[in-house]
Amino acid sequence: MISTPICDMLGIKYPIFQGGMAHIADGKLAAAVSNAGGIGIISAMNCDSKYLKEQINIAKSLTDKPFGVNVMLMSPYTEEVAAFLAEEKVAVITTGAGNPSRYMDIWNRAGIKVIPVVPSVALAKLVERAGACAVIAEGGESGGHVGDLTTMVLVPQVSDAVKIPVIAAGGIGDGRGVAAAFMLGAVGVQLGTKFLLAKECSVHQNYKNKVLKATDISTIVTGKRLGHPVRSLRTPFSREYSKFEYSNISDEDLEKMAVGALRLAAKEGDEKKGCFLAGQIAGMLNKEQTSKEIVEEIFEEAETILNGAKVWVK
Ligand code: TUI
Repeated sequence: MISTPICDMLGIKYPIFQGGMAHIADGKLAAAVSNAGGIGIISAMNCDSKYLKEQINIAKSLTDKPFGVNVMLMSPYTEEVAAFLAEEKVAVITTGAGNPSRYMDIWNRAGIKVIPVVPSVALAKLVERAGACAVIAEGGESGGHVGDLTTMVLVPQVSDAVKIPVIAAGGIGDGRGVAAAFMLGAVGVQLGTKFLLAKECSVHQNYKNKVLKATDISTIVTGKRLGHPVRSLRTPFSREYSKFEYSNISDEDLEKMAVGALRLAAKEGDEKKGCFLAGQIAGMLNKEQTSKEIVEEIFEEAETILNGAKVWVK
């Protein structure tokens, strides 16, 4: 059995978080992952607290296990959503795409476990001082908004720099990735792309099919010019976007090109205009499973690998 300090801290069976994927990670998926023994996460994305309340109620109707909410700090609703979550007292808040320090006090006072996603050692130290109870060190192999560093170099450096538990994210898709993350100093993992293929994940079937077809080199990072690099599958949209990114188009027009593209991919499965966020492990994925099957298979594999690792020590 694999059990780490993050299991004790959150009262969960397996040290695994489901990534807070915008337009995808809803109350139904979060409840399924929490029922499987991990921490399911609802994405607050660019939505107001009314939407979030609905999703929280759905999750509560489906599970009595703890679950979390991911706050995307670039959302125009962050302020409102932050106050709402403090009242709602969700078990866990993860944050992404920014520095959550200004909200940390109200969340901590509400007894919420705050676990920011960090792309660097500097931000990990800063959020530790501000009251985070753990950090998710996310490497640029992940889907969505990415930092510069890989998981391989980020996780050990963050683990050395902070005293709070470190959860690894980015490039993890099976038990080998979990075992490797533990060797780098992590005591938990967060997976996003893998949960796109969960049976309880309501993302459009075209999205799932694209992930199933992906190879090792199927993703691309766009958006560096605007300071928001995003990893997605190579599609007509991402090719077009990257062509314009290096043309003399204005920043405003470039920004406009991406508006609504995530929603079009997730909800409509629009293969031309959609932006299909996915991590570099997409090429490893070849089956749809329930969240329970995903979690149990990954930890069974990780346990076998970790138990067998001694074979290399002579
Ligand atoms: O946030 C994510 N992944 C995301 S957010 C998202 S929505 C979006 N769409 C277009 C552009 C931007 C966002 C889709 N996927 N992952 C966690 C993450 N956080 N990755 C990187 C960061 C990050 C980056 C900079 C966290 C903090 C940060 O700090 C900068 C600062 O303000 O100090």
